[in-house]
Parts: sequence; structure tokens; C-alpha cells
Amino acid sequence: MTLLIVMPDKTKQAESWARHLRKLDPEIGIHIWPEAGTPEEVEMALSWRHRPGEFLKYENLKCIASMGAGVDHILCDPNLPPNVAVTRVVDPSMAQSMVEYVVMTVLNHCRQTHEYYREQRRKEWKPKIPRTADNLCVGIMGLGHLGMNVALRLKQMGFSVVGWRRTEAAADSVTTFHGREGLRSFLAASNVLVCLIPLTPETRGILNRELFDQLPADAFVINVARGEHLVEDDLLAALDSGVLSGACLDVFCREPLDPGHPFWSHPRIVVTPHISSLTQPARVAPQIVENYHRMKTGRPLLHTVDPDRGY
Ligand code: OXD
Repeated sequence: MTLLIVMPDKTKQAESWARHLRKLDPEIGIHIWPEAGTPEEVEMALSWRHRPGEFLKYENLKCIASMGAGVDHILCDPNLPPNVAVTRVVDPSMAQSMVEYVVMTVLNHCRQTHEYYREQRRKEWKPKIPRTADNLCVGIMGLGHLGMNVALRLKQMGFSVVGWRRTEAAADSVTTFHGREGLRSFLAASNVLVCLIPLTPETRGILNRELFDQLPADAFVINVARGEHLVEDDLLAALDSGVLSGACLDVFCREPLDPGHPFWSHPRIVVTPHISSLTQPARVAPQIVENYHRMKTGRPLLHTVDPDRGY
């Protein structure tokens, strides 16, 4: 039985994963795609953005483990083999990294840091009144592992925080709205909107003109989920018409972002190259190896997702 690492065009990263997995268990037979050994022996795949249809080649495949927190890159394949478990990464260091990124971005927005960077280059001395935590409500769309960590940290820092999730959950420690009915009230409260929901057919394109129009004046949007959540032209229109004051985008429909894309040079958009919460193989390899052993011994896997729900 073998484990196949599938990371098209990222051989160095795939080799790093293999090293970390082997260090934890030298007995695991590991192959790096496109070399797969004997296809019938592949029972687990560790994957990031595989080619659609790839997994049909492995008739004994039991588990596809995502290398990241998201599984949309697996579930979007219309030719996934049936009855194969799909797992995701749940890791405190990734949550911490996401917390740092969102906190940094919210503080940059409050302190208008990017404006000061531009003014420094022009040698302009222009003090501005900062936005302050007691006057700003951050709305977190998606209160999963990452979203809840972000929400609690911002709350600790004195920001008002509201959350939005698809369905009602018991005892959230932040004020939470849910479902389509709760979305309007959630948006009306959110001076800064942070998108941290999984990408599903329901949430694709959710960051659109109709949604932006429901935010308070001067609102700021942070997208750290998936590029496909955002209707790009609607964002540009909302920024250019003053409906939004700015946006920070870490994810894009096409990555790397095309050099000619208008986001690069927009004065009120900050672009980062999908780094808000990177998976570190050294930290995550233990849960992959643990699931490999669980699978071999028929025990329930950690961090499985529901393919019908999409997360
Ligand atoms: C992830 C990501 O899903 O980095 O972990 O986007």
C-alpha cells in the first residue's frame, strides 16, 4: 500500500512533504506524482490542485487528504471516485498565521498605513485621525476553525466582532447571524468584512455588488478564502464609486495573478500572493501520517469533510 503526493508543477514542495512524512514513518511507501508506482497499491493521496479525473486511476484509493484547510480543489473534480474519504488540514499554526494576517490588515486599515507609505514616497506630512477599535465592527463570514480564532483575537483587542455562518450553531462566543435571513443584519454591522467561508456552489460569487451595497459607508473587504468568492468587476466598481474604501485580497480566481490584472495597480487594493495561512509540511505531516495509520487499521479518520456540504 502506498501514499501518492499529488502537486502538479511543484516538485520541490512535493519532495519536502515526502521527507517530512518519511521522517515520521520510514515504512510508508511514498510516490510523487506523476510517478505513482503500481496504481493498484495507491490507497491514500495527499493532494493540492490535482488534474481532474486523476484519482479514477487508483482503484484502491481510500482517502484523499487536502494539503490545506480548503477542499474545494478536490471536490470541484466531477470525476472523483465514489466512496473515497476526503480530509482537510486543521492546524493551530495555520490558525495563528491567519489571525496575524487579518489582525495586521485590520490595523493597517485603521491606521491607514498604506496611505502613509505612499505619502512617504512623496515626502508628504499628512497626519490623519485613525479609525479606532471601539468604533469599528469586524464581520467574519465563516466561523470555522480559522474564522473563530480570528474573531476571538479581534474581540480581545477591543473590536466589536460579529460572525456569520450558514446554519445556526450552539453557543457561539461572538454575536452570530446565520443563513440568508441573517446576512442583511450581519452586513449592515460590518465596517470590515472578512471572507473566510469555504468555496461551494452556494458561496461562489457571494462577494458581489448586492452584498457590497449592504455594508456600511466606508467599508473595507478582506478576502482570505478563495478568489472565486469575489465578483472582480463588482469590487472594482464598488471601489471606484466609493461604496467601499478599500480591499485586501490574498486569493484570486487565477493564481498567480496575471501581470496585466487591474488589481495590481489599484490604489485601494492590497494584493498578497496567497500567503495568509500557508501549510507547513513539518507541522502538518503528523496528522497525515496519523490518518494513514487510521486508514490502514480501519479507524475513523481525523478532519473528514462532507462532500455534499462541501466542507
Ligand atoms: C488552504 C489555503 O486551503 O492555503 O489551506 O488556501
